[in-house]
Amino acid sequence: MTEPRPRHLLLAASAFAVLMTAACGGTTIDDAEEEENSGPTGTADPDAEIPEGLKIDFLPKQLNNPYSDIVNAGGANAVEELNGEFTERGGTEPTADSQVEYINAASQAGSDVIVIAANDPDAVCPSLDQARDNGAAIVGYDSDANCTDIFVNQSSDELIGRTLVEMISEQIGGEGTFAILSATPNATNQNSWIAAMEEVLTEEEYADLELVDTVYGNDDDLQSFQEMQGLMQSHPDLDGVVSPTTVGIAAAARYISDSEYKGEVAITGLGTPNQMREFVKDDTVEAFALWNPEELGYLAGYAGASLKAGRITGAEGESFTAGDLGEFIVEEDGEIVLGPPTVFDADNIDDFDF
Ligand code: RAM
Repeated sequence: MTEPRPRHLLLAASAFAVLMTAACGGTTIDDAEEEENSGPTGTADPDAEIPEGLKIDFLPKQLNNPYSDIVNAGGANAVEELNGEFTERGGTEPTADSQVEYINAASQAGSDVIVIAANDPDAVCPSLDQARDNGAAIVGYDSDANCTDIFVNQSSDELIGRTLVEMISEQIGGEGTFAILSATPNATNQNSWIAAMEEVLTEEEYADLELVDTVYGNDDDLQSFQEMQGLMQSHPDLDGVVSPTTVGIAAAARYISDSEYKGEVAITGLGTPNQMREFVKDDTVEAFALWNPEELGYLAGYAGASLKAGRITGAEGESFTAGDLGEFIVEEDGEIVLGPPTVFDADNIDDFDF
């Protein structure tokens, strides 16, 4: 989280409004409370029942991404366990514009919980705010927006940034140049990880690593492949590439595996073991990282239902149980963290099937 979450501001603003209207004899406190947004208002009731039949809508960044399919399969499992109604909504391009349509559709269909991986931290907010007014609890997962009630983060941004820097440093021998092949320019998650990497790069230990370029493949396989090709044209002596996106790293590895740069240019970042296995086996890629995407979706489903039911409100220190994954605590700024990423290499990649 780089900035304070507006829900806190909203809370302060609405509390102020309640005081003012009460003092002026206008709207009653009850009326004002009815108009209030969800978020960390009121007190959590850890024993609140999760009602059956909750309509829980999952909006990934885009649909045709193997990563989102696994995440949302986890979400669907959670919703099934909770006897809710799972709907996946989205388009094939990772854009905020298309997400706005799907947010509005979910809201019109009476969604109780919208779980969204935002393509832009702000552009989706007016429609999310409307959906909240219409009764939906708003959960960010994978990539947050500035107006969510809680955010289910795959790991801490700092830890992901540090893992990425450690991997590239090890793979290019602690010194040299590297570039970043990212997803979309506005993606909250990739931008937070890149910012975290830049911070880690200022540490003494990484003084000989130089980040020379950042390019965007827009989580499109062909565009990412072409951006990788372009990077090698602009920086023929590049030592490595970090791609913090499952789409980007697979495309980058495919390009390198078939090129004169194989064995010369390190490719690392965040990928799924199933997409990366062939590139680890053919020695294009030494190591990369990820969390368990299915668990991310599953946790988001439980977190959303718990929020809607009032078991949590999004305030720091609250806890809830996420089915088979056990207990989680709401951290600062309404963040719920799945856990540390796993690093995959030739020794362990066959132990994973996602
Ligand atoms: C891509 C998407 C997603 C990100 C993963 C690592 O699939 O950009 O948001 O979390 O990569």
